[in-house]
Parts: sequence; structure tokens; C-alpha cells
Amino acid sequence: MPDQKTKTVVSKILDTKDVTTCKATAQMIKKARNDGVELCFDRAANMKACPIGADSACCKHCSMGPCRLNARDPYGKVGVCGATIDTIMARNFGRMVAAGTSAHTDHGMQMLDLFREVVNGHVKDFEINDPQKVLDVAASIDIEVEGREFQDIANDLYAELERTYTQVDGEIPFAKRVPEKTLETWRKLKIVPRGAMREIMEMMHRSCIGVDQDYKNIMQQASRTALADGWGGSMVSTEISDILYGTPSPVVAEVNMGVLKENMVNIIIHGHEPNLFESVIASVNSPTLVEAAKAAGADGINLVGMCCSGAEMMSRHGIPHAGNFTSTEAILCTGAVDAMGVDIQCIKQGLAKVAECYKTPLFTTNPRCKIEGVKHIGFTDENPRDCTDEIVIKAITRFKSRSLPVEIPQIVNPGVHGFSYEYINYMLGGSFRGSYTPLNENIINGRIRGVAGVVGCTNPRVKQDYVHVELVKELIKNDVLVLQTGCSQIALAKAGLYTPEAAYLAGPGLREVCETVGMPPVLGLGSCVDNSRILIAASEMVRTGGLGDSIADLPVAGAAPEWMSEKAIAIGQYFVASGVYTVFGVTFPIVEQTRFHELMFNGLEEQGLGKWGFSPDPHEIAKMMLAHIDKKRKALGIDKARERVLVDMNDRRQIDAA
Ligand code: SF4
Ligand code: MSK
Repeated sequence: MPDQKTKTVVSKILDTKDVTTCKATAQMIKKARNDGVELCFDRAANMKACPIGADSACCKHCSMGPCRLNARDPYGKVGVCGATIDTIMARNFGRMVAAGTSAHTDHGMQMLDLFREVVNGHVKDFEINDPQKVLDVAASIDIEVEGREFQDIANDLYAELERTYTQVDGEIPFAKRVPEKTLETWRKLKIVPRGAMREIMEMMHRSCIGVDQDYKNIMQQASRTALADGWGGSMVSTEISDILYGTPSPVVAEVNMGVLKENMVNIIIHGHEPNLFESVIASVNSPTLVEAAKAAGADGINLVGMCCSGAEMMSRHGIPHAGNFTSTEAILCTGAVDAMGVDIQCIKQGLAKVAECYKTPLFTTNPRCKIEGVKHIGFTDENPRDCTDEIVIKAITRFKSRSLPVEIPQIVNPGVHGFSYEYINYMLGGSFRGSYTPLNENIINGRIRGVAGVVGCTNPRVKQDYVHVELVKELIKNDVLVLQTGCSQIALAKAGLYTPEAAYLAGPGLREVCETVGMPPVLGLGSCVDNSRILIAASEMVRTGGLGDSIADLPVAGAAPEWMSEKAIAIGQYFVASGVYTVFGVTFPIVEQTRFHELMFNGLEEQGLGKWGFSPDPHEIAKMMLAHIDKKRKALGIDKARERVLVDMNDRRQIDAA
């Protein structure tokens, strides 16, 4: 039994089948209950969400308030300062975008700092693994590469990308990757981002008491801030991570709690930055530490990922993945986790208590993310092994003194992960004609109806994984190719959809493409910052031709059906501002039948951008996304092609020219 001093009496007993579709997590919830340990599912059941906050109808931006408006009569009342419901909701939304953007851009800036230090030789433990990508990324933003020294190009790339964060005026470097017509729309609306620091600063300023009180004007800054994330901070993070650690290509990996091994020293790394994880890989392969593990009676050291850095490492190196956001406490109930190291983002404070109950050493490593009562072992890029070796040593010590029973759910789901924008290029086009032409052709001829990005978190307020899995199954059944990242990717991996054999669940057109190429019907692209890979893929579809001139013309749609984080709101807004119809589930922080709601769910599309949608029901979300994809196919004149009229790229160009 876990430590009696630390266990909590669970006050409201939920049926696990109402809480999760993940069998391993359900098994651990039952175990936690028997052990008297509280998990996020119990806390969600015991914490009624504030209905006014859920509607975003309250404001606490000054001490004349907090002010609460009435969602049933939204225009019946204003705040003490006179702020209307539209102003209040727009300011709250803008601040969520700013918070999410700051998370991704701070992460990206740290990656860029590391790149600079690797290039100038100050950091020795990391190196450039994909030098070709340095040249490709440099060329994509007009840095001269022909006949120049690699070091000079790398230095120029650093200096140019730094502008993503610090640039006071003008357009960020990756604006050059945006399709011309999309960029034109942004320029017209004055939402091409400057550096993220400036955009976040202005967003926070404008949402202070007594500054911007026009919801449309606030929304404009929210879009500009979000674009500084998607086409800025997040994109730099993905590109630099690929440069330093390698661009992913398909790899077989195992997912679910069964990746823990009873007879091994199990170490879980959870968070978002690859640096910590990469260094732990070096530590667990150290002959001295492997020897120490064996001397402690273990068969070896078993390194496992969770959440987004886990998804990134699985994509890049095939490291096993134990589960998504809502399972990070539950897995500690196995008693088999000998250490958990965390860095930043989506780290629940509740982990501390559960880890204490099961005598699992939990370590924070990043100065940005400490938890009261949890031991901090500082990680530095200069001496990364000081931190990661210590985590491994602590794990070995815990293995040696394991005193609680171990119960590991024996469930493992193998699958193919590790798709990147570059690999999709190669996979569909082959080495001789690597391009997006085959993808566009298959969309035009109707084998593939459209492309969907299904991404984002899991949330203990909805049945874990259920909405992701039902939605994706519905989409592929209707011939929609699904791209995924983050915790959503893990949900589908656990449901077995990451095998090429899962193509039998797809509609006839998509199945034919999957079988020809040998790919699964859903493609996993990595962590939540890697949503930028979807933006690059969408730009390439436009550039390849035949599917319109802007991202808004494409038969594509996005969804985050179990979202919970402000980062998800920033991602949703950068997809919407890029031209994508984006549907969220769970809840949406807005009051319906208000002017702000009308702007978000219709008005933005009328401006040439994408728009928001909302439904908690996966089948309804699928219906909404399919209707949008069909609307775009019709506008492109390719709706008939779904009846197998084989229109090729040339025909399409002629139709466009006519
Ligand atoms: Fe109330 Fe206005 Fe102050 Fe917000 S800014 S708390 S609406 S008085
Ligand atoms: S970890 S942001 S729960 S995807 Fe990126 Fe998962 Fe959402 Fe965190």
C-alpha cells in the first residue's frame, strides 16, 4: 500500500468507463482508488467548473472588479469601467493567445540559443545532426548558401531567426514561406507578425483596463500574436530541433503503459523540450550507469516518454511512449516508475503527491518550472549530463529499494510514427519526383477528399481519448487523410490506428493510397510545437498548384477535440488566421449570440481567414469538418471528381485559367 500519510480519500466515485477509453489508464484509476490515491479525474469530478468563467463572461483586469456579466442576458450589464461582454471576451481570449504564444516562443528561443552555442562551439554535448536542413532552412528565407562556408551560413541563420522573437518592426523571416495570397490578406488586415516579444507585449498592453475596447481591434492583435507563434516561435523550434537532433522519418515505436518493464529501471521523461530527453538518452546508454543498474539487480535501464517531448522523441528515435496528458499521474500508480524527470509545460502539480504516494522520485529540471516540495536538479546545455546522470542514479537507487507492489497494464500498441513535412514529400513522390504533386492529384481526383489536422490535449473533463478516436475514425472512413501531433497522436496510437493495416478502416480512396504507399491512414508529426509542420505542408499544397491560391482555398480543416491548454487556443487561432476552419471540443470560452461570437465563427472567414467551430460531439465535429471540406472542393470545382472523374493537374490549371 502507498504511504498512508500522503494518500487522499476520493470523495466522488466515477465509473472508469465514463472517464477514459484507455484500458491501461482505467486499470490504474481502479488501483489508485483501492490505494486511496486521488488523480486528475477525481479532482475534475469534485471541482465544478465555474459557469461564468467557462463562458469567459468575467473580468478581473482591475480592482474595480472582478466583474461578472450574465451569459443569458449578455448585453444587459457592463463592467464597472463600462466594458461590454464583447470587450471582456475578446480581452480574455487575447490573453489566452498571448500566454500560449509565450510558451511556444520561449521554448523556440531556447532551442535557438542552443543552436547558436553549438555553432560557435561553446556547447560540446550537442551537435548538428542534419546539416542539409541548415542549408534548406537558410535558403527558404533567402540566405545565400552557394559557395559559402557552412559556419557562416549557420551564423547568418541564427541571426536571421533571432528576429522571430526580437524584431521591433517589419515581417518575421518565415513570412517568406507563407503563400502569396495568404500573405496579401494578412498585409491588408495588418496582421503580419513582428517579433513575438513585441506582439505578446502589445497584446498584454491592449488588454489592460482602459486600453483597447473594440473587440474587432483586439481580435486583430490576437491574430497577429498567434501568427508570431505558428509561423514564428513554434516553426523555429521545430526546424532547429530537426537540425540539432535529426529530421524524423518513419520509425516503428510502441505506445501504452505496457512499455514499462518490471525487471528494468524505468525512467519517464515528460514535458516539451528535447534537450533534456536527448541527454537522458546519452545517460541511459552510459556503460557505467548500465553496469550500475545491473549491479542493482535490473536487466537494464528502460527509458520511456510521455506527453509531447515523449511524442517528439518517439517520432525522432522510436523511444517508447507510455501515454498522454491525462495519464501522467495514473502511470505512477503502477509502482514501476523508478524516476520521472520533467521540464516545462503540461506538468501537473498533482504529480508531486501521487509520486510521493508511490515513492517515485520526481525531479524538475528547468528553472522556469519548479514545483513546491519537488527536488530540482538544474539542467544546463553546457553540462547536461550532470543533471541526467543524477536522475538515472536516483532511479537505480529507487529500483534497488522498491517496496510497493508493481502492477503494469500489459497493453502495448506498436505503430509507425515519425512523419515530417520532408518525409511526406518523399513518401508520396518517391526519390525521383519528391513533391506534393501526388497528394494534390489524389485530392483533385477525389481519392483523398481532403486533409485534416486533429491535434491537441486530452482533458479530464471529457472521456479520455474518446473524442479524438471517434472523430479520426469518422474522417478516415470518409477518405480524409489525417495529420496529427501531441496527445491526440498518442490517443490514436493506443487505438491501433498507426499501423498500415489500419487502412482497412479508411474509405476506398484513402485506403487505395495507403496501400499503394504502405502508410497508415493517420500520420503523426510529433509534439504540439510541431503543428508548424502542418502549416508548411499546407503552404506546399498551395505552392504545388491546382488547389487554389491561398491556404483558405484548400479542402482542409483542423480540430482539437479534447483541448485544455492556452497553448491550444494559440494554435487554434494561428490555424484560423492562416485560413483553416478549426473546430474545438470540450467547451469554448465564449457567449453565443454575441458580436464577438459572430466574428470568431463567421466574420473572420469573411475577411479571407479561416473560422472557428465548436462541438463536444465527435460525430458532429466530423460532419462540420466534412461539410467544410466539401464546400472548398465545390469552390475549387473538384466536387465532381469524387465520382472518380479523373481530373489531373493540367486539367485543373486550365480550369483555374478559364
Ligand atoms: Fe471590471 Fe472593467 Fe476592471 Fe474588468 S477592467 S474588472 S470589467 S472594471
Ligand atoms: S502536451 S499542450 S496536453 S497536446 Fe503538448 Fe498534450 Fe496539449 Fe500538453
